[in-house]
Amino acid sequence: MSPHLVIADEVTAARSEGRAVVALESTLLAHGLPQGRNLEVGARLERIVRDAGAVPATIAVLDGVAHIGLTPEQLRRVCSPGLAKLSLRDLGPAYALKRDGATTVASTAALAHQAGIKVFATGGLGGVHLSVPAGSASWDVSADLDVLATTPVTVVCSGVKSILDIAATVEVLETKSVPVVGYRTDYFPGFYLRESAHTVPWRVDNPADAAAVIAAHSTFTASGVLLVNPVPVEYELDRELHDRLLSEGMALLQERGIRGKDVTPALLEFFHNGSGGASLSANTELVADNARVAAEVAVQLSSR
Ligand code: PSU
Ligand code: MN
Repeated sequence: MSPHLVIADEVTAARSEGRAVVALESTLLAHGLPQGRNLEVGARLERIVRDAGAVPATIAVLDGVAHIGLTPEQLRRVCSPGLAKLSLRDLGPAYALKRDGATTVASTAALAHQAGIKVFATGGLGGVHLSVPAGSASWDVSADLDVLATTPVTVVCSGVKSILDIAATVEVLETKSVPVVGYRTDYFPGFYLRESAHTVPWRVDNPADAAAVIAAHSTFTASGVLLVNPVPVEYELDRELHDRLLSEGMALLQERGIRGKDVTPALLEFFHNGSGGASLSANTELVADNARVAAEVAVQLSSR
């Protein structure tokens, strides 16, 4: 076992008794939600997972140690200002230099797998970014896609943020042989919006079928599964507002020269400010629903 990995007792116990565990990531708390709101969301996600009969394992790095499952005090630290955003490539440096950091989908999935956790809930998967100006090559492709291709963890999310090139992201997922399964939807969701222009190749309508797909997939490959669950209909963002904020947000990025790992947090914040809180409700509620679905699927998987 790595000296840089600490698994909470509750998670270890659940794993050894074959009970369901759901991993939760910390970047969406530290960098995707405003200070003052993130802690209550983090605590609520854990409650939702418990209410559905699974054990939550929020994952973050503190003092150079990856924690699988946080105490309330550790969760508070993760939700305080100034945490680094750690993708998978950043774990080695953060461990060696004993830093704190929030983990993205890429690093959370990798750590969940190290801890034997098979199901993970988040808001939106990272993907291929739109190029600004159009036609240029930004080379901004989230490491989330590569990790999903090589890590046997199911990520439950609401598709990818509409701030990304959804068409390109869907193509990369196909290239990397990651099954994309719609949860009660025929469309690939666009985070704030329930439906993008893209359909999904597969659909399931209940947790048992989702678990059956994951179990079957795991018999022949070590890649992950993407289970996409759209934002609850009552919290979907108004399409016109969404489209306006998206084009304004993209212009702002270019104006300020924002790049790399700062792109996603900057755009999320721009949406939160520009939508009068509507995008924040959408983001919070979609993550909450993904936590519930992930827990229900994890319970089905553990009883197979
Ligand atoms: N879901 C949310 N908010 C977020 C994210 C997901 O509701 O902030 C984060 C995830 O951690 C994901 C990251 O891995 O956005 C993508 O960042 P990037 O595009 O830099 O890879
Ligand atoms: Mn990126």
